[in-house]
Order: sequence, then structure tokens, then C-alpha cells
Amino acid sequence: MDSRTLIIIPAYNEGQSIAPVIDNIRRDFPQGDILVVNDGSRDDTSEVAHQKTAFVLDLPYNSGIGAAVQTGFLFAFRNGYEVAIQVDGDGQHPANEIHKLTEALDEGWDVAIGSRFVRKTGYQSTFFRRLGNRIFSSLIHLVCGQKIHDTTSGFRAVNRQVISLFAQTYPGDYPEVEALVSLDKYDFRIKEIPVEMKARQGGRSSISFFDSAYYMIKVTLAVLITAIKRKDF
Ligand SMILES: Nc1nc2c(ncn2[C@@H]2O[C@H](COP(=O)(O)OP(=O)(O)O)[C@@H](O)[C@H]2O)c(=O)[nH]1
Ligand SMILES: [Mg+2]
Repeated sequence: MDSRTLIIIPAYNEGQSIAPVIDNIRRDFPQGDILVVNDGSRDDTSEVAHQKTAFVLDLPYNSGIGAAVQTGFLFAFRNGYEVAIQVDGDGQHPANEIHKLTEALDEGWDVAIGSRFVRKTGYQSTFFRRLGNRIFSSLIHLVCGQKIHDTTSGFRAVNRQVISLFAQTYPGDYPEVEALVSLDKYDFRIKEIPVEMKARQGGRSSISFFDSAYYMIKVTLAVLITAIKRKDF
């Protein structure tokens, strides 16, 4: 077993889907250790993850996706993992595509993003989400000079240097787009990999229709602020 790779699953009320998510990863990517960061769920997410003998960290209260993911990166950093892969707890990210992300790291990329929009296959998300993604993609192009199609994808693999960065600094809410700006600032090389995604397999998305306006404004401002901010270290 190669214990150098950690799969980080941020999970908030994912009791309906967390068991098959863990099972599928064990089947399709058995070389990875699995960490579920239970983000103050009010359902049985933690119990189910414990039964599956994954590593489980229970945050004392709901802290948001960014804090949950960063907790995972801190765990990866402290325990010496060389690679960390973020996978949703809702079944959207197919385990049989994980190896494509790690292969990109093997080729020397620092970050691999599983992308829905490089080749238009599988689950394409809702109209407004796709529109938002287009806008963020243009914004990232403007700020970072790099074309990234699926800026909000949370299906990502990163190497040890990026684990170290994210263990120290990671955005709080709606973190995916903002994190790209940090990566660019620190000159990490990002590769997008076409993958098939699915609709979430149960529970509810964190982003309701009415959150979308806030989401667009918040992420746009955060990207611009991060772009002009000095490096932390
Ligand atoms: N909704 C929500 N999800 C969280 C939170 N903390 C961690 N997560 C997990 O983060 C992952 C991504 O969230 P999700 O709702 O699927 O976002 P989406 O895929 O963009 O619709 C899921 O595995 C969630 O369970 C939180 O505070 N709220
Ligand atoms: Mg999801």
C-alpha cells in the first residue's frame, strides 16, 4: 500500500452518499488513504465513515468547505503525504478518474484539476453554474493569464509543495476559484484533465439559487483582492 497519497473528502450531511463514495475509492484507487473531514454534520456522516474505517476528523461545528478542506491539507502535511486529492462526499467525482489526476502529477504538474468543460462529457451542471463558470474562467484568465475551463471544480490533486501552501493558507467559503489565484502567485503549474462527473447522489448542494448572486460577487472580489495582495511568505 502506498501511504503517500491521501484522499480528502470534505463532508457535510453526506450520510446518504459517503459509504459508496468510500467504497468506490477503495475499489478504484486502493493505493490512497482516505480521510473524511466531517464538517459538523447533523446526520450520521461521521458514524458511517467510522464504520468504513476511513480516517475521520470531526470538526466541532460546521466551519464551511474551505475550513474542512484545509483541515485535510493540514492532516496531509503533518502526516507526510506526498499527494493529496480532494473528492466530494456526494458522489459527484468518480473514483475511477482519480488516477488521471495523479498521472498528471507524475508528469511533473503541481496541481491537476478534474474538469467538466475541457471536453463536454458527463454531468455539465446547471445553466447558471455554467454561466458563472464562464465568467470565473475569464476572470482567472485576466488575473493569472491562464485558461482554466472548470474553475469551480473541487476534484483536484496536488503535490507536497501545494499541500504545504494550503495547510498554511486556504480561502474560507467558495474557495476553489480563489485558490487558483494563490496557486498562480506561487508559480505552481496547473493542468486540467477532462473527466466525467455526475450529479450529486443525495443530499443538497451547498449553493442554492439564491446564494448564487452573493457567490458571484464574493468570489470576484476575493479573486481581485488575492491578486493584488502581497504573498504571505
Ligand atoms: N454544503 C456544504 N458542504 C460542505 C461544507 N463543508 C464541507 N462540505 C462538503 O464539500 C463538498 C462540496 O460541496 P457541494 O455541496 O457538493 O458543492 P458543489 O459540488 O459545488 O455543489 C461536499 O462533499 C460537501 O459535503 C459546508 O459547510 N457546507
Ligand atoms: Mg458536489
